[in-house]
Amino acid sequence: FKLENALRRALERDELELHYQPQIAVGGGIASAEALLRWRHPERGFVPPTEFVPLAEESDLILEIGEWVLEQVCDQLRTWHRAGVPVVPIAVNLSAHQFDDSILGTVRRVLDDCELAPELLELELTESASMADAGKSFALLAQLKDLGVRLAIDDFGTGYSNLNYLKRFPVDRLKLDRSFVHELETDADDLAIARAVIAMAHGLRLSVVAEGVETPGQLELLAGLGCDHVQGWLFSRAVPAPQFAALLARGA
Ligand code: G
Ligand code: G
Ligand code: MN
Ligand code: NA
Repeated sequence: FKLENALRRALERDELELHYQPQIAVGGGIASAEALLRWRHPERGFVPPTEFVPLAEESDLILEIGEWVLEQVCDQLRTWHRAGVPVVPIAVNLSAHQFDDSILGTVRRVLDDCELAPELLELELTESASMADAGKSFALLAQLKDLGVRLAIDDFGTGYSNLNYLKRFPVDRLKLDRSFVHELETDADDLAIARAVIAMAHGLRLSVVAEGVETPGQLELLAGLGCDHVQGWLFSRAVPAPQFAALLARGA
């Protein structure tokens, strides 16, 4: 497949890059960030991940790209740390294909290579990836947790939310999907869902980051519900590494 070959070359030619979107503590300040993949195609310009991640997922290419993302994030954190930038934990999206025993060795290796405090790395798993085979997932999540990394469930509320699994999984936080945030100010049902998810998460000793926060009204409602962190265009889009470092240095 043509695009797949182009994507493989992109990886070799350093055309992939990571942008960083801040996750803000509801009380203020950047608490962490999510690394989001971008492809700077020489002719087609910027190709969004929604166009090439699914393609990469059709082959083992996603494993190579996923490993590159983990290496890149850890290397970036080390570079910032050495430069005196006050670093925060960075979350990485894991594809379902990466959620396999081999991820353990990969994560261990990148942490060792960068001599990184493991709690600076967060792994985001989707509900479908983590809950498809609960027995297997439980063992894998427990081993990942033993490495000291943070674990989050991405797009929470849109997949198979098996609450029995959630109760047993050693995860640290839930990402309230942006589909529940978008109409929070006008849709009473979305507000009820957000309230319930936040209360349940806190009851299970998990924190919550709301995604796709675009308006001060949404922020106010989420703050009122006790949401811990917010991520969205109200604060910042995903920005290139130097811009994100500037935000951190400014103590934003
Ligand atoms: O950044 P946003 O612009 O458009 O990202 C779109 C989708 O691409 C999201 O669902 C996000 O999880 C996914 N994505 C972004 N970066 C990565 C990555 O490094 N790995 C994987 N597997 N998915 C990613
Ligand atoms: O699926 P995942 O959560 O990994 O994807 C993050 C996606 O959310 C990226 O595509 C990112 O660009 C997008 N995103 C981040 N902030 C906002 C926002 O405030 N509004 C909308 N509509 N999308 C956002
Ligand atoms: Mn994500
Ligand atoms: Na998400």
